[in-house]
Amino acid sequence: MQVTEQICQALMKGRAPEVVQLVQKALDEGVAPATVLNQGLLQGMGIIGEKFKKNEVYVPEVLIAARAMKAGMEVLKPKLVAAGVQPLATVVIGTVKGDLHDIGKNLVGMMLEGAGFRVVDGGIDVPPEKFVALAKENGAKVIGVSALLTTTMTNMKMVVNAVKEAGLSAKVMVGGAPVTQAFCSEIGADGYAADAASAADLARKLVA
Ligand code: B1M
Repeated sequence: MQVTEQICQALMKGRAPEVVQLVQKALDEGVAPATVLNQGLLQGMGIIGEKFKKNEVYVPEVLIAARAMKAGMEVLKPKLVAAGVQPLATVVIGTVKGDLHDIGKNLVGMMLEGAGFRVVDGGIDVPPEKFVALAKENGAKVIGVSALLTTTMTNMKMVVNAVKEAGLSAKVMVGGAPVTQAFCSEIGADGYAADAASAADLARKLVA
């Protein structure tokens, strides 16, 4: 089995120390950092994302895979920077104003990182002007807004409006348990994703 395939398998099993060791081994053997990323870490995270969508794995498995990915990235990141490998784009994420739920939003962030995006996390209870400021500061192409309450999902519209008023070209994607495609269309957001893996797919489409 090739070392990138071994990385992919170890990541899917959430074996962080093994991923670290295999990433180092691949680099020592002269495998290009971008290959280690694309055919090892991102490949593994992509498979986990697909399995999550089909309910073949659940939140804990995704979290431990993401932790293994993070551990591998610690070793790989300096090499990627040195090789001039750029992230796909920057995505600003946050939970909408008034809402303190962040477990789903954090999963979305992990999946986005797993798909090759740079993620700037604004945290919870994020007012529209903070989404706009973070997007401006970081040159974000996508703003991801999460809401878990029927009482706070309406605040997503304020984010859409603030982004338009600021003249930003960033696309707004929305998600969270009470959010639907119909609601997304109603508030004029650019896209809705039902789960974290679909959010990464959607972000790819929005920046394409
Ligand atoms: Co809250 N809570 N909660 N809560 N809480 C819910 C959401 C609720 C459904 C429980 C219930 O009544 N059955 C209910 C909402 C009812 C409603 O509005 N319809 C509720 C309530 C009422 C409240 C309080 C008001 C309770 C109170 O104080 N009276 C209060 C509100 C506080 C506030 O936010 N202002 C409150 C507080 C809390 C805790 C702090 C205790 C805690 C949050 C801890 C934390 O997040 N750090 C909490 C929790 C844990 C829940 C439940 C149990 C679990 C939520 C969760 O993390 N799910 C929840 C009931 C439930 O869902 N069973 C509940 C797991 C997570 C992986 O799923 O977040 O849906 P989820 O994310 C998914 C998708 O939705 C999607 O991808 C994720 C992964 O696939 N997704 C996106 C999410 N964001 C996305 C963004 C995207 C795309 C996809 O693009 C940007």
